[in-house]
This record gives sequence, C-alpha cells and structure tokens, in this order.
Amino acid sequence: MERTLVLLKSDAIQRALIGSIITRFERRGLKLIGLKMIKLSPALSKEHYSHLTSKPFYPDLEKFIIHNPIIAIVLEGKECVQIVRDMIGPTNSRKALPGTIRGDLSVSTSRNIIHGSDSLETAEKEIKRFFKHDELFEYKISLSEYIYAQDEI
Ligand code: DAT
Ligand code: MG
Repeated sequence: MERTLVLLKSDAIQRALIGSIITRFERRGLKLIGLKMIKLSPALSKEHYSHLTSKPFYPDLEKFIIHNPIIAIVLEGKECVQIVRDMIGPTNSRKALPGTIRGDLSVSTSRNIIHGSDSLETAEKEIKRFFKHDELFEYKISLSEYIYAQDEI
C-alpha cells in the first residue's frame, strides 16, 4: 500500500476546517496511520519547501507556515499519493474545481490550506521528515473488505 503526507496548514486550523478535511479522507476510504500537531522551524520549512526558497513569495510562505501550529497526517491506501493530489486540486485554489478540497474551501494560491506529497518518492522523504517510525501505526480496519476487493490489495 502507498503512503502519503498531508499537512493541514495554519489557515485550515484558523478557519476550523480540520475536522471536515479529515472526514473527506476517511469517507474516501483512506486509512489514517499517523496524525499530530506540530510547529515547523525555519530550517524545516526551508527543507520542506527547498524547491521554492529562491522564489519571491518564499519569505511570506515561511512566515505563514512557521507562525502557527499545523496538523501533519500520514494516509495509506492503494495509489493514495495521486488520489490525495486529485482530492486537493491545483496549487492556485481559484483554478481548483468544485469538489476538490481547495476548490471547495479556498480561493488563494498562498493560503491554500493543505499540502499533499506530489509523488511516491517525495512522499517517502516527506513522511520521514515529519514522523518517527513509532509515530506511524499498523492496524487492521475491520471493514477493509468493503473498501477493497481481495485481489486489489
Ligand atoms: P502544491 O502545494 O500544490 O504542491 P507547490 O509545491 O508548488 O504547490 O508550492 C508549495 C506552496 O507554496 C503552495 O501550496 C503555496 C505556495 N506557493 C506556490 N506557488 C506560489 C505562488 N506563485 N505564489 C504564492 N505562493 C505560492
Ligand atoms: Mg508541492
């Protein structure tokens, strides 16, 4: 099964959207295997957004991400990296379709409420960045046979 990292950023917390966003993942059938509230340091922000540190908007992004706590989540499911990216929608929330998390809940590029890993390779790195091995949980969902057929697992 794939795993992916989701961050619910400080705008999601301030706007009291955490529960409704987690509910979307639960309802889709994705399995929650790690969850915590954390505060990013400037160094961790620079590592996580290393592809963006030279951009003019980076100082605002860092200030925004380190100033308040965020929620870090690891989800598990078949092809869940792409499923979660599709559920989130594009970076610019104004271009995100209704039905996506950004398309339903935000109207901004820089205040777009949620992060999701963009590939399997990135997901593996990002999960290690935010979670220790013993903060991730392996457990059985009793309804799993109603979420996947046996030959899909
Ligand atoms: P995504 O979060 O969709 O994976 P990304 O990795 O390119 O997008 O950028 C990470 C975050 O940086 C994004 O969620 C918000 C911010 N950001 C990206 N492009 C931006 C821009 N042009 N102006 C302002 N903020 C931007
Ligand atoms: Mg990204």
